[in-house]
Amino acid sequence: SSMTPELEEAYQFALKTAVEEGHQILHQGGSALDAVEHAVRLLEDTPLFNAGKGSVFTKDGRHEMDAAIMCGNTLKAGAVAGVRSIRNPVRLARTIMEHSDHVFISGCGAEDFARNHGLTFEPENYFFDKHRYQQWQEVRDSHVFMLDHSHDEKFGTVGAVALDQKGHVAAATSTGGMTNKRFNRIGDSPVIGAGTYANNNTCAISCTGHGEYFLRAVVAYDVSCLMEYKGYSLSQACEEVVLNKLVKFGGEGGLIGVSKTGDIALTFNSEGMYRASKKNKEQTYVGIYK
Ligand code: SD4
Repeated sequence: SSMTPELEEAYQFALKTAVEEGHQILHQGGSALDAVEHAVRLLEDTPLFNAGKGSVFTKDGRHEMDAAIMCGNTLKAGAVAGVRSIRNPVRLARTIMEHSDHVFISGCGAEDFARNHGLTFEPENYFFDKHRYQQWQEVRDSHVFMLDHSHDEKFGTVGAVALDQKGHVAAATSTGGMTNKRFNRIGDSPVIGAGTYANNNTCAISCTGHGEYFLRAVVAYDVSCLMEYKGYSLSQACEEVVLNKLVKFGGEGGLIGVSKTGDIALTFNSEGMYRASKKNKEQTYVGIYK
């Protein structure tokens, strides 16, 4: 797996911009929720990541995206699964959180809601990326069922976690899922407690990796529980869940987290995970997964 200097540079630039702009929101007294939504939205808009533009191909050659956002102060959450044509799934998740009586909406229903709330739609070719297409062809030609992007030199799911000046935490995650996934398959990312979770009593967590395992291990909520009920620190809890529990399950991947006191965690059991962070009194932490 090799990466050209140009690609590396484009990736670093996108990452840096997301962190800087997320941090700027916090610096100006904005909410953790606004910071994570903004950072994830920027990354959805670049084709470099497996979220929004640049999402991977499903088994039937389309794009179905999952996203979630959660506020640690109110424990309000919004999530979408299997949406198509939506430019910014994380924006849709936030809109569901704030303007509906629901938490989680899938497919056509979520798209209908997006239309009613004036969200931006894009044509099919907006989501097309040559590299993703080649990846899909390779999986189809091999006997691999789904491609696990932790082995991929390009980038995957995007997530952000933040702690704002009021002491509120928030988490957001957005993904195209896994290459060659069966249509209507849903991963961990939009499932509150599995791929995304935030609670002011403990931490904010956003996960990446092989979603089937993260769903079964209820990863994000498990980290929070170890902190809340067993008195673990953020890093102890992340290590227990990612390096012990998940490894026993056979689940590859990792997470980013920020605790209510501003500790930061980046824990993964796969080869590597790209991330960036900026921290001072107020902090934001944006993780990018490969
Ligand atoms: C999923 N966890 O849908 C996601 C995939 C992922 O980088 O993280 N890709 O299972």
